[in-house]
Amino acid sequence: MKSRAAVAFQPNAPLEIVDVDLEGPKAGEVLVQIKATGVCHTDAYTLSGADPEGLFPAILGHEGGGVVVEVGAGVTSLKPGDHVIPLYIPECGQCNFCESGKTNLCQSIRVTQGQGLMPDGTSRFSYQGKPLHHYMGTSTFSEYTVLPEISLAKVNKQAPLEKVCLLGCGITTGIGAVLNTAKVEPGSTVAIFGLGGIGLSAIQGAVMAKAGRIIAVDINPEKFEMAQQLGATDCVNPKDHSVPIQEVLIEMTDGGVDYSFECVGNVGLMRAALESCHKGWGTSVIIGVAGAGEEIATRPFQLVTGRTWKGTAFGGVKGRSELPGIVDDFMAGKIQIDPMISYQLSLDEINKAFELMHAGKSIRSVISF
Ligand code: NAD
Ligand code: AHE
Ligand code: ZN
Ligand code: ZN
Repeated sequence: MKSRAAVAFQPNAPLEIVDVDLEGPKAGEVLVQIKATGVCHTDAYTLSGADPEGLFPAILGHEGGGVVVEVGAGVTSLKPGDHVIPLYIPECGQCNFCESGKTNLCQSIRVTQGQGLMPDGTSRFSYQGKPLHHYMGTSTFSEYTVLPEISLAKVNKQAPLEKVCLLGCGITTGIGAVLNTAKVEPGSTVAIFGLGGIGLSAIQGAVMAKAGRIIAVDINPEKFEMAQQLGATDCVNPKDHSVPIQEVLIEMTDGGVDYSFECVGNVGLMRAALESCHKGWGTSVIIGVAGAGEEIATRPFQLVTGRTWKGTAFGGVKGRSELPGIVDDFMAGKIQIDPMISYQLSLDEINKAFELMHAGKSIRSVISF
């Protein structure tokens, strides 16, 4: 079949909206009509050419919501008409990662997913007779996409897909980083570095965890109003200070924060977030994704003296078993999505979503098909 899609033909160039060819689902696969998709900074990161796994040409997008159109042989858990959120971290339930009970990082199809291919080693997408790469196993910048059954979470049909698509990455990641990865306790002092979709969602998570003080850090002061609306108690712009931001936070908190979250993808800021933590117990969580060749550094003494440095993907959430409950939490009013949606755009306008993100003018743009 044909599908209208935004194709990344090469790094650092605008996406091109074309009609691509899409093969139907093979065994264990599902054809989904994407109704809406968010644009996450990770899509921009890969498009920039900084992603060591970035492949071109590809159909990017990993923050979608859609409806099942057709299932391949052997698919038992989904049927046409089901509402689904694509998962860039699948949940097979059978690999040693899934069975460990220690991680959400199912590895059952990670190798082929990283190669931009379906689990059988081939692509379902092509354009003018040449294959296009899938992206993160999801490729939600296409009206129709094919995914493995294990890469789909079945969600409440009442949930508006043009909103809950954002639970496919950004909002779930920020909230999950606080609740699952850091396990912030009531009364804690928390610092959030970077107030995009991820950092603002981490603020929501910190409010849910009943943190006592939530310090929001960004170099764009236009982000502070929304941070305060969501529950930040303090806002700090590193550009307003002559000393490094970690010194500012240590001074503000009488020794450092209990938890910090890096939501930018800047390795220097990752160091600052770690070094903002309290001696003896502070924990810093890396959420931001850094470019190829970049590395983190700090004095080992920072860890010897009791700080913990960790990271998280998709907020530690297991997509198939836990995301449906998170959608229900949104339906019950426990999670805010509306303030995160800055713009609603059509697929033809998708490059504008990237421009708005780079200009710091949007939290999330949602593309509706
Ligand atoms: P975004 O572009 O919407 O927001 C980034 C924010 O960081 C902006 O508000 C910007 O002003 C701020 N910023 C930039 N440089 C800064 C600095 N030096 N100090 C303080 N603030 C600074 O991005 P997003 O969609 O929220 O994504 C944030 C990061 O999280 C990206 O690196 C993305 O790839 C990553 N991410 C990771 C996961 C995961 O599972 N680990 C999931 C989603 C996104
Ligand atoms: N391809 C990059 C890594 C990118 C990355 O870390 N992705 C996160 C999700 S970001 C969503 O916006 C992730 O899930 N990581 C776990 C994994 O298995 O990819 C690189 O550096 O190679
Ligand atoms: Zn993302
Ligand atoms: Zn698994």
